[in-house]
Amino acid sequence: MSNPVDEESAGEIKAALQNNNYAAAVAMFKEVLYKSKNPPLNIAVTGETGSGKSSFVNGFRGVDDWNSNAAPVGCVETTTQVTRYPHPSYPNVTLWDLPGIGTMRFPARQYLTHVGFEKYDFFIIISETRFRENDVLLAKEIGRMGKKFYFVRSKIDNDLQAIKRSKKNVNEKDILDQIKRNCIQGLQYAGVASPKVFLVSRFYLHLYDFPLLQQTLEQELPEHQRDVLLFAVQNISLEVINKKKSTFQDEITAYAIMSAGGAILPIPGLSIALDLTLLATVTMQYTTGFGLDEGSLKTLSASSGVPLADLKSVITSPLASNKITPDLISNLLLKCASTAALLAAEEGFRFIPIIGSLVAAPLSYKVTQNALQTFLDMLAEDAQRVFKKVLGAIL
Ligand SMILES: Nc1nc2c(ncn2[C@@H]2O[C@H](COP(=O)(O)OP(=O)(O)O)[C@@H](O)[C@H]2O)c(=O)[nH]1
Ligand SMILES: [Mg+2]
Repeated sequence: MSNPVDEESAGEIKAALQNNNYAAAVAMFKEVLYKSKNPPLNIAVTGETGSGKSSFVNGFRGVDDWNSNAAPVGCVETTTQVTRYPHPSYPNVTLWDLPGIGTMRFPARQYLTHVGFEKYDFFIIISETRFRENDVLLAKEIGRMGKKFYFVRSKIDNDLQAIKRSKKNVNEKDILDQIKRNCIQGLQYAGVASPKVFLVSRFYLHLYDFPLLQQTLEQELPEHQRDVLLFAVQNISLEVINKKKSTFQDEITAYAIMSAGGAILPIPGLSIALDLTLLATVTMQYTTGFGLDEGSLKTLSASSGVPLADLKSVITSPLASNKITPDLISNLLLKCASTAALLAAEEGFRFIPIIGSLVAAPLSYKVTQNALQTFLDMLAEDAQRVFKKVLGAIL
């Protein structure tokens, strides 16, 4: 990772630190780091009215249907407008709720021009039944325009329930296989060469094919956008949590070098404040990335039905669901056995846990690296415990 801080931002961060305005410094830092590693990702969601587009848009962003930022669900489409829904934690990721092609009464090519097809990285075509002529025409045209498309067969929970009501001893996997096979064959018959079909329930994203869809998209995106997608999706499997962890892991050395080398901003007397600011900022990325910030936990509680207090009861780190400040970080450094020992060993290090009065020495490479590693381990474990708690409650 090259130094992400340009000169102008460096000046602003320095000014904030000199005024003891650590909150502002953290906020600026966050913005700079954020921009440096988050290219835009635009996902188009299309399908007939009632197929579950808006629900999918909400589910994908981890937003409840009744949230004020939610795409309205269960409404008949009356406009031909495209509506943009940014991801709540990663605003560079946008889901676009497109009007159904049937609503528009346009031929596929004209429809794609109308919705501005160039700006999308890929298309999700949703249907609550088998895919129809409009879906096929649209897919073919999207393909002709050099873009990728994926079919989502929605409301799969409804299908399973209906079949279970009418038959005894049903094997869920057999039913799912058959629905998927029918969809694929129908599309192939209509001339879509190798259709990628995913069975999804908006209400049980971690079941059925949503994790596979996410994995497929990730594999097929250009490399620089893969992590963007990874972090935009909720923790729908332990594998996702592990992948997030390993992405963060890869960056630790770079941050440690930046911090210890004074590479970001060599400001005499302020380096420790700056290091703590960097640690706080990176740690915040961890909590948001793992969905352990207060907002994400509330949303998860609402969508899973697991009370917020129960989710919090399995969290052990003081970093989750707390406001992360340089002060909290400095206190933790002193409390954690691994970092406290390192600090104690550093000769002449006068470490006072109130950053306003800290002097001189920057944190060493080892302290920064150790601190980030400790925080990352803690938060990844918390994320796993929260995930298991939710899974245990629904399954
Ligand atoms: N059971 C079930 N219902 C769904 C699912 N997805 C959407 N719905 C329901 O289908 C209806 C239409 O959904 P909506 O998202 O508004 O469809 P849109 O018109 O394509 O945007 C709403 O009542 C949703 O709650 C799903 O995966 N399972
Ligand atoms: Mg809608």
